[in-house]
Parts: sequence; structure tokens; C-alpha cells
Amino acid sequence: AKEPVRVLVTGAAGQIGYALVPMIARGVMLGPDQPVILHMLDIPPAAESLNGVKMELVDAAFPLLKGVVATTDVVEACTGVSIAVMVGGFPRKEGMERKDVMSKNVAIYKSQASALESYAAANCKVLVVANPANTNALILKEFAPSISVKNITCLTRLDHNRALGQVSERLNVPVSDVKNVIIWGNHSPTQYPDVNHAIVKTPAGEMPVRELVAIDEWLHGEFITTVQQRGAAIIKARKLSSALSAASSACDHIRDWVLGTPEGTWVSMGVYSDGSYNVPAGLIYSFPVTCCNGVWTIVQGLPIDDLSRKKLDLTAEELTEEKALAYSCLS
Ligand code: NAX
Repeated sequence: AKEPVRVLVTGAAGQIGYALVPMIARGVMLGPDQPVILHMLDIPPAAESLNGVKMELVDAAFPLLKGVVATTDVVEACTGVSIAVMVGGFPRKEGMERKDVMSKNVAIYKSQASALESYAAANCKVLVVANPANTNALILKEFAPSISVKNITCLTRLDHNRALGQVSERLNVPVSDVKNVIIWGNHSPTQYPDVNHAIVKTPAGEMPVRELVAIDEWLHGEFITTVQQRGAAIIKARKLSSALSAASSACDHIRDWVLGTPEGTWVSMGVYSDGSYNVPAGLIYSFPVTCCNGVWTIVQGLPIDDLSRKKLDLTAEELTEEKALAYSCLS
């Protein structure tokens, strides 16, 4: 039998946490034969509620779950973890300045970076979910210099999955027959959902989405805005932000990273830019990636048309600004 893997979820008493921890305990993230020990971190005001989540995990009697640590102590939470899913953060409240929210999150990610750096397992893989996800990941990278930049990522898989879902609905095909959409850039409304290279499986073989949706208006208009604004649409409908889809996408992100992407398929991940596609190096930016043996690689050589170029640059500019704002909170 395999040794259990320790998986950290921060903000585990929150909405996404509540949806995510049972998925991890069921093997959705690391596979049906991989035992896990869950480490759940939250802040003292949520301690009682966190303990309630722990009680439910015990009550669910998950066969793969070999232990649960529920704590408000960041060192205890980070000790020995091989996977860290960072969902905890400071939410933007009505009337708050962007700089104030950024400053709270910079403080959180700075201190959690140090704890991961000192106490996590070597080669720990980190996924930041909490917003501003790309920039929180960048701060984490900055304050955990011994963690390889290849091991620090942020979640844009939910946006990627939303794009797959929209194409599937539009073409009336199962979502599993659609692949290779791309989310470029920031997990924010400036992100660029790109279907120029997307493919649909048909009885006649694989076909480019562009040939099946001959309606440029949809691809360049409503499709993009629907994906960009989907988070807001969920809030409007549910009076709460996305939780089950965010949790499921976080599992997809880690599973594909650890176990590999299928041959001929790429996924979107927020990763440290090396300057590919002329995106400024040193940002955490969402790219198309393939994963093999636990390592992601940016898909190279995709042709970028003029319209796409503008959109790639626009979201990069926003991230450059966010980075400057985050750094100004440090001084
Ligand atoms: P909730 O407010 O329900 O949960 C957040 C939890 O984090 C709370 O229990 C809170 O006590 C805890 N927390 C706060 N500060 C902490 C700290 N310093 N250490 C540990 N825990 C801390 O929010 P939820 O709906 O679960 O969303 C969590 C985060 O995900 C938010 O930042 C949200 O904006 C972000 N999202 C990111 C998405 C993505 O695709 N990247 C999509 C979904 C989601 O909106």
C-alpha cells in the first residue's frame, strides 16, 4: 500500500474548503489508491467551525483518509505537507480600497510562505486559490525562495473548465469531447479565454472549434464575456461565490499536475512566466501547459493573432500593476 500524502488546505472552514476536503478524502485529487492525511488551517474566529468540519470528515468514514489535523497554528498546518492548497485569504469587502485588501493578503501570504519554506516536505507543490490568486502566488514565491518556482502555481483551471462548459453547451456536445481551450493571464475579468486552438471530438474525428462555430461574433463576444463574468453571475444567482466548481477545478489542477495530462491535451495553469509568448518574465500568468512526471511545461509555438496579442498584453499589464501594488505594500 502507498504511504499517505499530507495535503494542506488553508481557509478550510470556508465555502470552498467545505466542498474541497471531502473530494480530497475520496481520492478525487490524488487518485483512488492514494491515502491522504488532511491538514486544515483556518484563523481563530473559525476554529470551532473548523472543528465541525473535522467531525464530519470522521463521520464520513472515508477509507483513504488516514488522519486529520485541524489547527489555527500555521507551523503545525504546514509541517510535512507535500501538497498545499491555499484557499484562505482576506476577502474584499464593500467600500474597501484595493490597496487595503492587497496589503492584508500580502501579509498573509508572506507569513504562510515562510512557514511552508521551513516546514513543508521538500518538493511541496503549492496551488494558490485565494484572490488575487496570481499575485498571492507571486508573494508566496518571493518569501519562500527555497521552494522551486516550478512548484508555485495559481488556479485558473476553473476558468478553463468554464470555457470548456460554454463550448460544450453551444455545440451541444459532451464536455468531455472538448479540449485545449486556453485561459491566458490573470484570474480576473481581464483574463483571455481563447478557443483558437480548441478541438472537439466528432464522429468524423477531431475538428477545430473554430470550424464548428462559424460565428465569430459568439467566439469574440459573448463567449469571452460569459467566461470572464461567470464568477459574478454565480454570485448573483447563488448569493454566494462559486464553491463546488472551484473545489472540483482545484482537484483537476493538482491531479493533472501530479499524474500528468493526457497525450494531446493541455490545461491552463497560473505559472511563473519565463517570457514565453512575450509575456513579461517574473509574473504568475496563466498559460497552456502539459504535465509529465509532476512537472509542468508551457506549450510552445502556438500562433497568436493580432486580436489575441492585444488581449494577452492587456491582462499582463494588469498583473504588472498588481505586482507593483503588492510590492508597495511590503515597504
Ligand atoms: P470563504 O470566505 O468562505 O472562506 C475563506 C476562509 O479563509 C474563511 O474560513 C477564513 O476564515 C479563512 N481565512 C482567512 N484568513 C486566513 C488565514 N490567514 N489563514 C487561513 N485561513 C484564513 O471564501 P471562499 O468562498 O471559500 O473563497 C476562498 C477564496 O477563493 C477567496 O479568496 C475567493 O476570492 C477565491 N476564489 C478563487 C477562485 C479561483 O478560480 N482562483 C474561484 C473561487 C473563489 O472566488
